[in-house]
Amino acid sequence: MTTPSSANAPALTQDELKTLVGQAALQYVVRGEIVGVGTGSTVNKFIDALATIKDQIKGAVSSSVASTERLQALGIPVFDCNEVTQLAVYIDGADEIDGKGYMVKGGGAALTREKIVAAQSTQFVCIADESKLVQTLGKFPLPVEVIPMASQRVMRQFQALGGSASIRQKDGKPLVTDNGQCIVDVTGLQIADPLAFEATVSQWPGVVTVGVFAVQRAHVCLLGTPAGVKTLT
Ligand code: ABF
Repeated sequence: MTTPSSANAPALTQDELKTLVGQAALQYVVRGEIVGVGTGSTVNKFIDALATIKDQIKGAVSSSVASTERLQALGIPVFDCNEVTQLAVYIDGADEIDGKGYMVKGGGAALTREKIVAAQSTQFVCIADESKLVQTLGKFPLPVEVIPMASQRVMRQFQALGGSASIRQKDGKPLVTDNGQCIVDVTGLQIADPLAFEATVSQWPGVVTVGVFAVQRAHVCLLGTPAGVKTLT
């Protein structure tokens, strides 16, 4: 399903596509309930849109310190994950998504909390611009949150799979996640079977979370395209 834009309208920028899907996601927010909120520049557009209906929801569970701060600044109450049993819907972006809703996530280093909130949600609605849609996952460097003590070992395991791994840096030092761990980014992988890949890597000692979201795949994807918002289910 596509919401068409005017034929003569100038092409939308990537930022405008993000705004479009951020606003479109409001239709999935269950009024009177707590909504799961992800992380990233597309989600920031959703948070801004959510502020316009903040009186109609109880609040949000957030997947990162950055999103929590943005939600609170806009007057949206943020609940701890442990205060909530089940969320009706989780809305988040992705670095890559395929036609089955399998995703690579973690470019913003928030993948562990994102997977936790996704697991606690009945429906995952992914919001993304069309550049994120891929045939096969693996072009975007795969983020993996790892306990620093295991980072070299985990990188060697990815090398044995044909990947090339490095520890993500920030300001000249290894990036430290919201959970106090590091991120290993892996290039050169073709993830043909996301479910099997996620199951395997998740068992490696020292891996906190692999950025393949296969068990926690998206049930709906709102894709921003020049022709409007396309809904993939
Ligand atoms: C989060 O934000 C991620 O898991 C993904 O890494 C990223 C997408 O960010 P953006 O919307 O800025 O492209 O959802």
